[in-house]
Amino acid sequence: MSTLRIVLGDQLTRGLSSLRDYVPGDTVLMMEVVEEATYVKHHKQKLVLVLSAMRHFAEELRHHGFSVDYVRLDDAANTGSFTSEVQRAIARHKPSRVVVTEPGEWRVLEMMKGWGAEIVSDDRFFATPASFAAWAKDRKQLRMEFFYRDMRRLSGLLMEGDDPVGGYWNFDHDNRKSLPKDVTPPKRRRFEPDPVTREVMDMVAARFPDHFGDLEPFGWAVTRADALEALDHFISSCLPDFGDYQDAMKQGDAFLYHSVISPYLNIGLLIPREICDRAQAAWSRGDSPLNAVEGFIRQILGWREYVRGLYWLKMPDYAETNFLEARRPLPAFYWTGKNEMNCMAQAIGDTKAHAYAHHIQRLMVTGNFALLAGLDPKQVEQWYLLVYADAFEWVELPNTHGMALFADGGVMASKPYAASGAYIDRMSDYCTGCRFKPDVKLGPKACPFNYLYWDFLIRNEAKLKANPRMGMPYRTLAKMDAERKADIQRHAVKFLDSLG
Ligand code: FAD
Ligand code: DLZ
Ligand code: SF4
Repeated sequence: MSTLRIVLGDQLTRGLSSLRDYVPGDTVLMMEVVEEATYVKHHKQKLVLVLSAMRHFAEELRHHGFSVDYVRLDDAANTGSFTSEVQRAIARHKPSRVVVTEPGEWRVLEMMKGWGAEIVSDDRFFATPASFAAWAKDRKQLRMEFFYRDMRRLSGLLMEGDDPVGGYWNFDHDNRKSLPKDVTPPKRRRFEPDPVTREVMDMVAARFPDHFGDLEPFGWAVTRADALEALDHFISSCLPDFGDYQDAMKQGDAFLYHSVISPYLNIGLLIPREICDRAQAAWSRGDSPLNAVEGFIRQILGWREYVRGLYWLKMPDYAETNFLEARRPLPAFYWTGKNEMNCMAQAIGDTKAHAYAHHIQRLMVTGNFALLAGLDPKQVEQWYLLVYADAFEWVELPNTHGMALFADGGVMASKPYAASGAYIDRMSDYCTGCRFKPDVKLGPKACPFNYLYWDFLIRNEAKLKANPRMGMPYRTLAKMDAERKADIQRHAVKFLDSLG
């Protein structure tokens, strides 16, 4: 009786459910396969992160006495896909049982069903797809805030008996400040590539030269020990200011006070519970204020769990909706970053350089543009899935399809996150370096976000006007004279036509 235990590239956790009852004689199978490297052309740093972290994790398992069968991308016999590699491994080991932890993507689950494996629950999360479905049942609206409150009660995080500590569930009214000029965020902990990472970097440079993004400098942690160091640095140096500057953007600083741990969380080097516990402990010690700690825990206990629940509840139909009937192709500058709109150039530039951009850059700059310009959701989603080191479909899709593009018609967000240039000007220093002006509405100097915003409302009036949360902008639009509306639309058409 021996068991073949499969570990995928985003399952790099020693306590993983598929490894839990390992006994000598069992084999752990890990596979580097070209299909996973190319189903979208992942950012080069994402490839290095996943493959180097897999190699380090295999060594860690061996060190702890596990027998690991590791198939490398450059092994001559590698057949290139999960399914054919599992078949080859079954022929090699002739196991009596095959076990695998449920994957993070619908696409992989469909493959997995053909492996003859026992698929076990991924209990690294606070909620399961089944518990989320039970929460969602009979609810008209699936709002994150109510799910989050239940998760607070269930986890006991930041609770005083049945009540939230500090008397409120959410302290966002204290957050969302722009960054004052004299405030300099701390330098972030980055990690020098070791020989294992260097070897992977050489392989990625040779085999995937046409993939998006800069390969170097590569500073991501690829082991749990280093990921914990990055987490501890965030908790001690950035968490106290996380709440205040969560929505701020600054030219030349991609990270500000954000944790920059999503890639580690999503591949399993860190576990959500331990991160929330450490953040809560920082508040208990008096090292971080409640608005910061609550805001941070909400991202992980609330948003992250919520999007996963939504993904598994709504897939596969979710990905096919296109509520606003957006069909414009993704403009070429999403790949090059070359654009006169400084905010777009900066957000895409950060993305190319680091395989990272923080939430507000993703939502209110590149996402906002895609929404207002009516870009095709499938093309936008593919972009988000490949450009970020933390992108796996279970978390990328709801954020892009639902939150940024409103392509689900309001399943996730109660209204579209549409904004004019004034928002970007308020939250960043991008506009000072831009050839457009955020306070100019029409004409050659006008910020394109300004006329695109009103054009978006005009174009989608039939679909959005009845939304109670859109009442104010539509009342303003109703007061606009026909000539101004026509002028706005002329500007928008000219601009959108110029995208090619
Ligand atoms: P912090 O701001 O420090 O937040 C802490 C943690 O909270 C993050 O590490 C992350 O795990 C979690 N979190 C925060 N917001 C969200 C959210 N909306 N959904 C899920 N988890 C969240 N996140 C991904 O992990 N992978 C993606 O592919 C991804 N795609 C996105 C696409 C779009 C269009 C948008 C608007 C958001 C996307 N996000 C994605 C959510 C969010 O932008 C990132 O989690 C965050 O920027 C990661 O940086 P950080 O670790 O510094 O986060
Ligand atoms: C993202 C990725 C890449 C690039 N390569 C591999 C790989 O070679 N082997 C592997 O097991 N996993 C890889 N992954 C992660 C998988 O694509 C991931 O398991 C799925 O996205 C499902 O969540
Ligand atoms: Fe972006 Fe408009 Fe500001 Fe330029 S003026 S940086 S386009 S918001």
